[in-house]
Amino acid sequence: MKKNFLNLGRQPIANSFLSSISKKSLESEYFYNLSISFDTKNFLVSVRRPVNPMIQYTDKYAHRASESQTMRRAFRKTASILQKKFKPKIVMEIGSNDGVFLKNFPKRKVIAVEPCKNLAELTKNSFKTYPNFWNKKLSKKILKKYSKIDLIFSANTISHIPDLRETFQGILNIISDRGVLVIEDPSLSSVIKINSYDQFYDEHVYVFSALAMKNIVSKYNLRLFDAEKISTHGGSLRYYICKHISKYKNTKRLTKILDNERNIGLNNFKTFKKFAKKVKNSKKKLVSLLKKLKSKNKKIISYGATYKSTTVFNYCKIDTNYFHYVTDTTNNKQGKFTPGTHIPIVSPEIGFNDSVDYAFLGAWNFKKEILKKEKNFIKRGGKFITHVPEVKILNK
Ligand code: JHZ
Repeated sequence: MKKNFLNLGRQPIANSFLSSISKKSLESEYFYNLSISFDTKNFLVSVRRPVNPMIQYTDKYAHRASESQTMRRAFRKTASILQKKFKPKIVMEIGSNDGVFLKNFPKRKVIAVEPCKNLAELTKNSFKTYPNFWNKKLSKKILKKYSKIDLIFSANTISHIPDLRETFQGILNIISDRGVLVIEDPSLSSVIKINSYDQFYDEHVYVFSALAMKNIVSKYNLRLFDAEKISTHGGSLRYYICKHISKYKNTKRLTKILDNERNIGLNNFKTFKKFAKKVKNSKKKLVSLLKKLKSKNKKIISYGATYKSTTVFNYCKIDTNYFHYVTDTTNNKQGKFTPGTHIPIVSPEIGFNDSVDYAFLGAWNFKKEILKKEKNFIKRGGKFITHVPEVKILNK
């Protein structure tokens, strides 16, 4: 049974950055209600009513996974680990974005699947790219050209696909008997631990736990045999999945992760009710801090036009009443406006200057990288604000 525990209110599509704020473009902005639920049977946390993927993954998709050094390095390292461990003949990635992971493999060994046409365009000359949504039909199409695949990788994508049956049946069609499916996604334990409620937005249809992943894949003749904690995106899990009959033994570290999730109550609805209270408090604290700074005439901006910020801004009703603008290094976000709250987005070269007193860390998951890069801002008295794990000024 699905039980709702958190309502983050009226939200736009997190990646629908507006090119203008003309009457016409404001009138056509799409909104939905972001309500989060817990399935008491398989322990899966999900967006109650997912948005249609056709309006999310278009040829205007904004996110480029290569934008941060942290992610470029993380994917390089992961590619090298997986190559050594599984020695795959072919690697297929579901949701290959701008190719940041696959470019670490020899071109001829790689198959990319990326439904956003603008992103698929970026990699199609480097390696075989299918500009399609992942589903059973596509798995069959690929099988006509290739043999079964022994490494399937997918980072920050499986959580985005509402239809789990299509996802995993497609994978079961194409994975070889010795094959491994490696999935990375933000973990539910981290979201609960650090109160990162902004991991909930339209694209994150699911925020998985190992408990939920184990239950889901077993429905499709697959088996979760290993999992490990990784630090990306504020705390993620990397899941290792194989065919049910495969030789891989379930690992001790998987048992440990599953036990830990039971201990923190990821199988218990009460945990999520408690979390929802913390989320409400976080909103109150953030708005009151911003109000206080504004009353002192401080100039506040936001750093990183993240999808996560879409949730925070719309839930907390933060717009140009508090923030002058948002800075972001991504070319195709600059000159646009944030979804729902319509704050202008500018490049850091233009916006991250001496006039800024406070910068809200929209990209809090890259705190280390950003604080290192922005030493001069901090030196001259500039301050960062975060809401994760709690609302505070970082360098008081
Ligand atoms: P970042 C996206 O979420 C969308 P977002 C997606 N749904 C998902 O699952 C996760 O990624 C993984 C900018 N930036 O990665 C670049 C700076 O401006 O936290 C990015 O626009 N300066 C697929 O959007 C944004 O911040 C910097 O120094 O929440 C970061 O976005 C750095 C490091 C980043 O993901």
